[in-house]
Amino acid sequence: MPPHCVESTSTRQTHAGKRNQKYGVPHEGSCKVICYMEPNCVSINVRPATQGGNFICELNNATGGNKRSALQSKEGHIYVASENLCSSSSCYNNGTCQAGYTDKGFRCKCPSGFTGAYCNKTCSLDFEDGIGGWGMTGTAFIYQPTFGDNPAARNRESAQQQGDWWVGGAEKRPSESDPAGRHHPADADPPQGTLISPCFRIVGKNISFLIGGGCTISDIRAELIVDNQVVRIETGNCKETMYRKSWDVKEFIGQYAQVRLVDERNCCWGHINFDDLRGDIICPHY
Ligand SMILES: [Ca+2]
Ligand SMILES: [Ca+2]
Repeated sequence: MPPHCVESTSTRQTHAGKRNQKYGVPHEGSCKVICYMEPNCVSINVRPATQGGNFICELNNATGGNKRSALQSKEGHIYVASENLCSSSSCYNNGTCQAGYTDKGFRCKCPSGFTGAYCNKTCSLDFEDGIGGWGMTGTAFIYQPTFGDNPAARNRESAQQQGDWWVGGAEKRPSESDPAGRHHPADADPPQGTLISPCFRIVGKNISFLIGGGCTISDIRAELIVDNQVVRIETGNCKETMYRKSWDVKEFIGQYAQVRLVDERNCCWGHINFDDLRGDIICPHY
């Protein structure tokens, strides 16, 4: 796992500052996840609910900043934030700096296609902004992502990709100006390799994606990896057409995960097509 697949530590104080939305949650971690998903949330308060052993999660749209007077101690309350360091930081790619509770004391709100502490990394899950932070081994994916419905251009079945860009292990059309319909120069099936996504965080019960190509799950598959374990697998339909498949990931809520595409087959439907990973996942503000 890359190092950013671990959660950062936070400082804890009680806080009586500005607040807005409230949620009932089973534990502090759930509140953090909700805050990650809410663009205007820069800190949280967590306090015990009066009944049921749950907690009240309050999302704050402002931190206590450097004003210590805004912070108060109260038994059983937790405040997670940090001082405002935006003035000494900068966000790339037109990201917006917000005071927040990451270990760096701020976070950059990134425009589409960018992520990371400084908006200088990409977490592309539909490939419309390129291959992003996906990591590669072998030769099966060296021309990815591919543009347009390349199988249809060869008079094969349609890929049915989302948008213009997708991962087609047999395809070679890495730019719009390349001729349509060309195969990987080593042919469609012989190349092998893996393609692994950036880390993302599971925040709900469903992940889905488009998958096509080979249908021998022992050799051609998409894997969900949580805590260094392969916990879900799926394969294609022995058609170039991609169909939407989904995984129930309720048991992994709050954890970091990756998807890895595996091509270990050198013949006969030995390639994988993949696109549009989506659902209850977010790219982390690491
Ligand atoms: Ca796409
Ligand atoms: Ca192959």
